[in-house]
Amino acid sequence: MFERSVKNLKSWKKLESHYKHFKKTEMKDLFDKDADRAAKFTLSLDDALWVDFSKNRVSEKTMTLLMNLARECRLENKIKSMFRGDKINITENRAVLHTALRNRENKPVMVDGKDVMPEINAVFAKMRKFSEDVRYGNFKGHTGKKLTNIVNIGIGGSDLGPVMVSEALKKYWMKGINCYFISNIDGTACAEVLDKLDPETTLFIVASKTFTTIETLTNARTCRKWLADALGEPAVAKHFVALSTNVEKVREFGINPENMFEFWDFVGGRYSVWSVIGLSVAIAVGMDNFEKMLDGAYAMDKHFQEMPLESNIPVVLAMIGIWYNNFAGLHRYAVIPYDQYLKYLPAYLQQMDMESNGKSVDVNGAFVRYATAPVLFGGAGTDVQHSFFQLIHQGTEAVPCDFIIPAISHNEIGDHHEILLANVLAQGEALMRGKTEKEAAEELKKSGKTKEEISFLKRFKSFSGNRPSNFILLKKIDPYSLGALIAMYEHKVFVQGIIWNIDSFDQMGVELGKQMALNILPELQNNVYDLKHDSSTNQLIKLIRRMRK
Ligand code: G6Q
Repeated sequence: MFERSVKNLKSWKKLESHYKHFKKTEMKDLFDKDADRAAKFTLSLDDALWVDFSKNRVSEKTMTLLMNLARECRLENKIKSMFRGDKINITENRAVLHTALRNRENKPVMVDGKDVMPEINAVFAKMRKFSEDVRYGNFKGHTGKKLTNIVNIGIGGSDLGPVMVSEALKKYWMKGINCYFISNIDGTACAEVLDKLDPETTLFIVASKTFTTIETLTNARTCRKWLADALGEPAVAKHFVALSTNVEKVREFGINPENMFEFWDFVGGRYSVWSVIGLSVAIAVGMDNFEKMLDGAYAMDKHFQEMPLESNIPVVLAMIGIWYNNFAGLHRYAVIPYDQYLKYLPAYLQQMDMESNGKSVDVNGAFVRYATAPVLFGGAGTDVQHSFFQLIHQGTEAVPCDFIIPAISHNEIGDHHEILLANVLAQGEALMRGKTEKEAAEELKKSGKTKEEISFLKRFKSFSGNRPSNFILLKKIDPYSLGALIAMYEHKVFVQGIIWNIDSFDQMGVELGKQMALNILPELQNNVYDLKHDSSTNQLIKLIRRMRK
């Protein structure tokens, strides 16, 4: 079997030796030496999205060497290969074509010799008609009432996308329509949502690519019973639709295939918000806005395919991530949107990044000998400034951050937004510049501290600085810029997967626990005495059974 370790590539070795010389370089010195640094290290997509990556521990040479690595990994060919519909998901023998869903020029996209665009267009037409019928009350509930509560039942990729996007676009929701999401198998998730709803005005969208996922089917059955108990079994036809690739299972569950919206196995779960999985979003914000989101993603797709690597936003962000992860040894990474509407973005990106690239075996079946996906975490600014930012500023290891900021808020109340913006700009500068012990001592002196106090406190009050951040600036969070932003991250994750030589499109790692849960379930329910697990699991099962008696 052909094996290439990226670590043996010439460009990788050059980066290793570059890092040895470069690691002591301070960003603040790079800024001081080059007045044009920010301009040189900023890229944009139309006027919709700007990325300032100047506050990174990189020089022009670093960037050149990183792009050499990308070229040596044949990135340009791999990009073509994905968009062309090659079966790059090699473990599942599937094409990876979420990009076909936002192929707004409708160019043919071939899978197994067949153009998939006519089917995609037909499903979008059905989605448009249905979403409009619900929005304008032409598709009513069983008792003739307008459906105003939209409940998406799904998990993982069939939940996180709709949750994140619908929240991000909340300002665009039609008045009177509300979206709810049930994902967790924990009965509380279901109970808390159902408690708020009136069956007569509720539409359940069962979102499951496979239609075999235990959490989703269990939640859907509970909701179905709740509805049928209130309105009778025939009401199900008017209150349940399915989003799936599996028509047989949808029928088996008792949803008429006419009420099913289809997608295809070339759309991975965590990349599926562009498909009918976005139905709840389309109902809330309207299909026109949903299509604007596709337009934004398409603009990023074109940028990604057409721009040279050096000025290609996803490529640049990805390669800087590789620099930190594989050369600087920084294996954590934070995404901090300074916008309340983007509060679910970190959770969404966690799945996109860590499920895609949290792998240890490369495409040849060999164990990798380098770090793959970093741990991604985050939260909305300024809340997180008052929680984990302590570690980001003074922890033992730098955590590269992405700060995402809209210049204009949907809620320009007083000077809230300017205070928010001032905070994020200050964070980037503070992380980069830091504060020396001398500077800390001077401040302490000014505040009237004694010599002893100053000498004790100055180290606690100093900041190493040289901590990296990207600034991703949008004019406003609207459907177009949101589409571009999500696609930017998708492609970034793709590029890193290429460098690490892994399959970014499977998720075998989530299977083992699921299988074992199926074995444990009857043991919890039926008091099985002959438990064959490790002593800890056996003990936990016994304790839980005792507590539940
Ligand atoms: C995402 C994963 C996973 C998936 C869920 C739900 O890429 O495949 O998160 O979306 O396990 O699967 P179903 O949509 O099949 O219910």
